[in-house]
Amino acid sequence: MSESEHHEVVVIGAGVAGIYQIKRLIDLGLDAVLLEADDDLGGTWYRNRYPGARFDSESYTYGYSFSQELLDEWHWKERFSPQPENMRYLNYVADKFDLRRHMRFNARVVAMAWDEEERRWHLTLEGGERLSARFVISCIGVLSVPTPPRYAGIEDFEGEAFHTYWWPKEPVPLEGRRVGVIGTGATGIQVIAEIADKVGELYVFQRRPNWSTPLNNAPISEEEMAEIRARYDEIFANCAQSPGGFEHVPDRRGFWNLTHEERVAFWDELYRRPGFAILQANFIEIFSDEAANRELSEYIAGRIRERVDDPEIAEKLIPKDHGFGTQRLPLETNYFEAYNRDNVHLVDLSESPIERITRTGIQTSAEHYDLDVIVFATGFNAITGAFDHIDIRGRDGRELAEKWRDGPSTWRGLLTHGFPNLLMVAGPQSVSGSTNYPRAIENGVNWVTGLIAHASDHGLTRIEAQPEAEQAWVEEVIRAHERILLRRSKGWFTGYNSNVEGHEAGKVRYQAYFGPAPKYVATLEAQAAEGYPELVLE
Ligand code: NA7
Repeated sequence: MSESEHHEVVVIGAGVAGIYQIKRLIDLGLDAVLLEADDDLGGTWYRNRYPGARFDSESYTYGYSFSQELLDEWHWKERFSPQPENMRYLNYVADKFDLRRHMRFNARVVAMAWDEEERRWHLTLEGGERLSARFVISCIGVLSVPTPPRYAGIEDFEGEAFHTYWWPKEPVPLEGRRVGVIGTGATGIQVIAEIADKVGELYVFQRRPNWSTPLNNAPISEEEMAEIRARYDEIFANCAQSPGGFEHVPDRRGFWNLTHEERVAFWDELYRRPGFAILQANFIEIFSDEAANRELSEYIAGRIRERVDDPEIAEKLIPKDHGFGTQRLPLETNYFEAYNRDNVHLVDLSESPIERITRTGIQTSAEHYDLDVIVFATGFNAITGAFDHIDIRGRDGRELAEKWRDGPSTWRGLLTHGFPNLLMVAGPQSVSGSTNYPRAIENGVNWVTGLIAHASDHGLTRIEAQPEAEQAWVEEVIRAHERILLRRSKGWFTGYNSNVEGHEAGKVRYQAYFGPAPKYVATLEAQAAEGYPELVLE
């Protein structure tokens, strides 16, 4: 099939990153188009329609900061905004800046190949259409490839079954029905807490418990919103200075300079504070000092014991294999109280694993559970998964999937050697996975846009990362990883997913950078100011 279109820039993905990225390119007057596999924009927020899906970053730190008008106009209704409202917001942004006409929906990129002679990428869409671009910017998401479990018999189940990412558009009737949820990560915890009092019977199939603390959500009144609006400059400045991109600032009094009683009094206060304060505003030692982490973990375990009536269930809900805050922390509203309900049953898969899915439910080694609905809250092929789904071939036909077989290798999460003119927003080994996501996205988009503008101003047709600079970055990513206790945990931050073929248990894929975001951003800005010394520009 012949090529129908050529563009200076193709952006892939119309989620939070792609929406802002296409705006910046259009503002520069560039010939750019955004290709989206789905039939509408929104990415993560378009897809994750499961009950309970909401931000766990404060809404006003999650929204875009680039437009004063937008900040003045938008009223966040809740401190942690729910999915339907988030979709209204993203649509509002797209309409306000007239971005839809630069987006093509149902346009899934299945392959892209670099042509060294022409210095352009040739892209193939599902269905066979081909187009080309000088530059490709990937905005394909860090959690956009859902991974249902690989249990035998999944196709046999005669009730409704779906991964949370594929929760149907039409309301799913739950009243009076027997529902099974597999998975207790951030998603499972949101769903379980939300539906516990709406279903007939709820069976939670838990392989490993997660630490979880209260979200402390609340509505935002007109007056509060006015105060937030007046403070936006300060809010975004605070986020830019904090290691995690939030307003919460780490406590630097020194864990061991305080008495145990003083620490507990501080934790009592943090436990009541909204969002990630319990993590981000805690003592910095909790991330690297085993004894400090153990003491905090014991404190949080005490909170769980207080909230769950049955001591045996409480113990099953307390993680024993990793410390608090060493995996992605799910935030909850009445999650632990759900287990005090007569209709909620915890099935401990560490005692009796799932053997198979049957026509009528789930068979564990101990029992058969009859179910009407099965919800797979089993997570994602995180960070690199979306890249694996496109057949990406760089210089000399080299496959990206092959280069990244044992884990990604990138230059600061933005480029990867051998794949010229492919720029990644929130790419592997950037800070995006480990910080307040939109703050990292805006930085990524701004930096990529600066590089594209530089290329446009100087007539550059080829940009590639230097291999030595990339190697140095990978080593820094590993060093940052090794410095923190998270290095021993098993969550998606470290890249392992039991449902993905080729992932090896216990093998870290070094997919995210855990150094402080402000330093990461400053280094990138210095690179730009110095004319990109670690890139080869032609
Ligand atoms: P997560 O955090 O990866 O959680 C997935 C959960 O599903 C976790 O409890 C897993 O147990 C469990 N799981 C995965 N596969 C299976 C199988 N095969 N059998 C039983 N249990 C399984 O994904 P989420 O969607 O909750 O969260 C992802 C991110 O989305 C989240 O961090 C936020 O950033 C938004 P495990 O712990 O692996 O034993």
